[in-house]
Formats: sequence, structure tokens, C-alpha cells
Amino acid sequence: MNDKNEFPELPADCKSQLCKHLSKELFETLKDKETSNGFTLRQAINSGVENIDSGIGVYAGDEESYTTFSGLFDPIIEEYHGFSKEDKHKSNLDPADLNAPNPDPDGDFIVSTRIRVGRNVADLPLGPAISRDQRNDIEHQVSGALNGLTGSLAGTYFPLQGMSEADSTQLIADHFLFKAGDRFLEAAGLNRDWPEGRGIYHNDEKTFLVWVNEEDQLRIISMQMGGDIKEVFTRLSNAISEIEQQVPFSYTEHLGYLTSCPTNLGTAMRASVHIALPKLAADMEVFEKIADQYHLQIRGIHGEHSESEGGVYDISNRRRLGVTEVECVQDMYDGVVAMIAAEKAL
Ligand code: ADP
Ligand code: ILO
Repeated sequence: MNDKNEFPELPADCKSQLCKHLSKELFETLKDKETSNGFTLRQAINSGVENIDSGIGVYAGDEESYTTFSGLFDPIIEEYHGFSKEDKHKSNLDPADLNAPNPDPDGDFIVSTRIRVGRNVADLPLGPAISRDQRNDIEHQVSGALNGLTGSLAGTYFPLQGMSEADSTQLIADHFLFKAGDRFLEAAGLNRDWPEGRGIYHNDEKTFLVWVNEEDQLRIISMQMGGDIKEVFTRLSNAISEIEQQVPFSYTEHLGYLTSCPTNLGTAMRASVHIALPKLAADMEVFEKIADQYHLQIRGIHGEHSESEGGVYDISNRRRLGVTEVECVQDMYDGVVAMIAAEKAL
């Protein structure tokens, strides 16, 4: 590890957004700045410096990071979301505006559907710069609000601290819980004091879940088996408005909902299906072409940076900022319809 005040020499074949946009000159301009929470450029880039296989490589410690280090964040945001400094974010969580009849009513292709949003509590630092006490206070506040939910959203909060290894392993394998020890989050300072302050809330059916104090302070999740995307979105939209009445979220006109990773800004929404497309996946070039056309990302089924299993892929919207929540889900829906048609034609 080089001296943290020196420009990090990254390998020439490094493909991350950090490597692309952090010149030595820019580093020199930003290296002595810090936000009012004491967050520095070196902290913002540490994940990408320690993990040279990062796609992005930077994290914000607070709202101010996005302005203090705008020389680095703005071009990354522009390239990832196609969103410029002058643009304003927009929001629409109304399920009535979504056109998404089940694209696979017989269940031949879609295994499950999941839509999540990230949220962070207003007027507090984001995870990379938060203190242990602040994190624990958030857990207290958020779990209290969640425990007050009623009807189909009613459930139980399970702190990670004290959870048995067998329970957490099962929850992770079943795609409900986040993994421990992610090296990208570790280097971003997001795993400090682990597992204290972290936990998961879910209803009995595990169709509504909230992750507390992972990469973002809240990840609000709606999921179920099959391809009824509209039902999943409707549940999520209701849950967000219930929680928002009790927990104020960090939001700006320009960047929408603030998140620690710039890829999640705006709607902070990732709408995905796990879908079996074995024939299409045999020709990755065609598969990726359809994904690009509908602004979609292809992931493996055990989360980001994982591989596919048995021809099943995680297909999700790539754009999150400058588009509404309805548009994010519509991107995913339209692309999935096109992929199913391509699979059937093969
Ligand atoms: P994120 O939480 O940022 O959306 P990850 O890619 O890390 O992203 O996924 C988190 C978890 O959610 C993983 O266990 C993953 O397998 C699961 N997951 C994502 N999409 C679906 C889906 N459509 N159906 C079932 N599980 C899913
Ligand atoms: N820091 C990681 C992940 C970036 C996008 N994904 C998430 C979960 N925020 C990287 O740069 O590859």
C-alpha cells in the first residue's frame, strides 16, 4: 500500500471508472479536501484502489462527498447513468403507470422477481463515514418503525448479532440476506464494527424484507416466486410510503435518493428477475446486445460478482438516475419480454 497522500499507481489494464477518471492532476486537486464529516478522497477511492477488478471503485461518505469530490464523482455519474450536472432527477412510484402483465404466466422461464430500493437517513453520514453510535441509533430507529408495520407488511426484525451461522447461511442461500465479508464493502469502510447494528426484517412469507445497515442504511425489498412484476412493484411502492412516513430519507433534487455507491443514486432501484435462458446464453453476444438495447445488466444468481447456475441469470435495470422508478421497472420488463421471445425463437 502506498502512502495515502500519494497518487495510487493503478495497473494500466485496470478498467474501473476510478482508473478511468482519476488523473494525477485531479488527485492533487482533491487530496487535501474533506467533508464536514471528515471524509476524504482517499477514503472515497479506497475500495477501487484495493480491488482493481472493481467496475466503479468509489463510494461517497455523505451528501457533501458528491460536491466536494465532484471532479471525480460527476464524470462517473455521467458515464454510468447518462446524467449531467445540470439534470434533475424525477420520481414516479405509481404502479398504475406500469404496463407489465406477467410475461411468463406458465412459469417456463422466470424463477423469481425482486425489486429493491436503497435508502439512507436524512442528515446523517452514509455508511462509509458513519460512526458506530450513529449506526446503532439508525438500527434502533428503523427497526422500531418496521415493527410498527401492519397487514401483509407486518413481520419481525432479526439482528445479525446473535443470529446462528446456520440461519444466516440459509437466508443467504435462499437469496434473502446479504453476504458477510464483501471485499468491496470492506475496503469502503462499510463493514466496520460488523455485525453490530446490522440486521434483516421480513414478513412471514418473506415477500417483503428490509436490510438494515448494509451498503445503504436501508434496502427495502419486495420479492416473490414467478413473474408477476406488477404485484412485486405494488408491494414495494406501498412499503416505501409506509416507511417514509416514519423515517426521513436523504434526497436532493439533482441526485434523487442519496446512496453510498454512485451507481445507485436517483431511484436507488434494482428490479430483477432470475430467469432461465439457456439457449440465448449460449450466444453471449446476442444476449448482451438485447441487454444493452433495453439498458439492462446481466448478473449471476448469487448477487453481483457471482456466476450463473444452470443457465439461470439475474436480469435487471442498469439506469437508476434521471429515470423514474416506473421507467426502471419498465426497462426490465420490456427487455425480459424481448429475451423470452428470443429464447423461444431459438
Ligand atoms: P442488490 O442487493 O444490490 O440488488 P445483489 O446482486 O447483491 O444485489 O443481490 C442480492 C441478493 O438478492 C442475492 O442473494 C441475489 O441472489 C438476490 N436476488 C436478486 N435478484 C433476485 C431475484 N429476481 N430473485 C431472487 N433473488 C434475487
Ligand atoms: N464497488 C463495486 C460495486 C459497484 C456497483 N455495485 C454496488 C453493489 N454498488 C465495484 O466497483 O465493482
